[in-house]
Formats: sequence, C-alpha cells, structure tokens
Amino acid sequence: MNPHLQGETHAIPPRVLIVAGSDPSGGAGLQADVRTVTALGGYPMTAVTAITVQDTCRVEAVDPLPGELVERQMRACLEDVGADVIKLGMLATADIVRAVIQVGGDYPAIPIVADPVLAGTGGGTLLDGAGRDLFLSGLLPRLTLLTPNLPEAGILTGLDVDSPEATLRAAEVLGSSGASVLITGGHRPGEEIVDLLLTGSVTHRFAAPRLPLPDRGGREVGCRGTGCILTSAIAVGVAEKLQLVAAIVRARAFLRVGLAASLPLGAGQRLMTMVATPRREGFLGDGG
Ligand code: PXL
Repeated sequence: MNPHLQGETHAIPPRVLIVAGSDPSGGAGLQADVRTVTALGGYPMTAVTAITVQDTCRVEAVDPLPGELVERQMRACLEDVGADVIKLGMLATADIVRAVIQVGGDYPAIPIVADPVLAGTGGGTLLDGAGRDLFLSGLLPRLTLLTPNLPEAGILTGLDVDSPEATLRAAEVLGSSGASVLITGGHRPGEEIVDLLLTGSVTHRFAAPRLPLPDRGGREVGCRGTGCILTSAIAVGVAEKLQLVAAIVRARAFLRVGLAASLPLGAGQRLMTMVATPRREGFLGDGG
C-alpha cells in the first residue's frame, strides 16, 4: 500500500504508460490507446513519439519527436505516478527505440507490451529500418509480449508468413528472445480469423468469425486501430496481473464489441467509437 494514499477510499486503477504516436483522426495511435485503457477502467498516461497527419483514407505526414523528449515524458510519468505496465505503439525512429530501451532498463520490474507498428493501414512508414533493427536486437528481449499482425511478423522475421505453419515458425523466431508473441491473423483472407499466441513453449489459438467492416460505399475496408486497441486492452490486463491468456481473451472480446459498434464516420476506414463503454454494459462483471 502506498503510504501517501492512506485514507483514500477509491481503489487504485491499473496505471498504463502509453508510448505512441498521435493519430488526429482518433482511430488509431495514442488516442485509441487512451480510449481503450479508460474504457477498461485503467489510468492512461502518454509519452508522445510522433505527430502524424492522417485521415481515415491516408497518412499524409509523420513527424517524429527527438528520443530525448520521449525519454523525458516517460520518466516524468514513472518517477511521479508510476506505472503497472508500459504499452508501446508507434516508435518511428531508432532514436526513440533507444530511449525506450534505456528507460525500460531502469525499470526492470514493469512489464512492457509492444505492438510493433511498422506501417500505417493508410500507408506511410511508422518505424524506419534502423529503428526496426534496434527494436529486434535491443528491445525485443525486454518485452513481456509482442503483438505483430501477419505483415509485421513477416517483415520482422524475413519469413513468408503465408500459412498456419509459417505463422508458428515466425512466432518461434520472435519468441526465441523470451518474449511471448501474439500474431494476429486478420490479414489472412477467410471467414475465420485466427490469432496465434506462443508463450514459453505453449501455443494457444484464438479463432472468431470475421465481421463485415464496409466503408460508406459498401467496400470492405476494415477498421482503423485494431492492433492499437487490442494491445492496449491486453496491457490493462497485464497491469492488473491477469494471466496472459485471460488478458487476451478479455481484450479480444472487448475488440469484438468495439468492432461490431464501429462506424464509417469518415470516407475511408471505419472508426471504433466505443460510445457504449464495456463498464456501462456490464462487460467487466460485478467487480468492474
Ligand atoms: O494502427 C497502427 C498505428 C499506430 N499509431 C499511429 C498510427 C497507426 C496507423 O495508422 O497512425 C499513430
């Protein structure tokens, strides 16, 4: 018990430090992360890595911040409020990856959950080549969980991730550093979407029917920010010390509710508005 909180009657929420880029459209990036953590009863803090200019159709610009400024934002949160988990999204440059490695090294007890954001769904490079190399060599070994989608798993391993067997192989390569790996399967065509978790030597498969996610014109475009939202939801569970599988099961259910309620507010990808919070809908159960 924190002695400074003696006499306070409210429970301390799971504290989540989000390290991510800004998506002005609100669909992905730190805006989606903050909404997700809030909806699941956590307390979000943010270290901004980059300003992007984008809408629901395309990424127009990406302007990264200096690594030193990201590091100072992270330390400001960790030295004062503290965090139960660090959630990584878009890191943009090797300079920022280096900053995260440094801070992560100074707080070895805080789990780190990372969505390896490489490219935006609307295009644009969200992590450069040098950043990718340093991510793999310096950051991956420090992670509790990595959550690539299939294209990201392919780029990070150099493998053709074109079958369930190849997906397992990619998870084994990425997991050889000790991190658990969840490869999300939404990019593989088919009625069923299968996510693969490798944790230690144990694998779990999570399957669900694909939801139709059309744009205003009826074209299947998907929803912006699904990776951000899933990973942030998992991070809240990790912050609460849930078992990893339980955190993933809850996060997937949360994402599914959000996707089912998503809207084509812009001309391109749908947006997860999360108007109906899981808390209000009894999603978190009696204790939530
Ligand atoms: O969904 C990946 C992502 C993460 N972070 C930012 C983004 C995107 C995708 O567009 O813009 C800032």
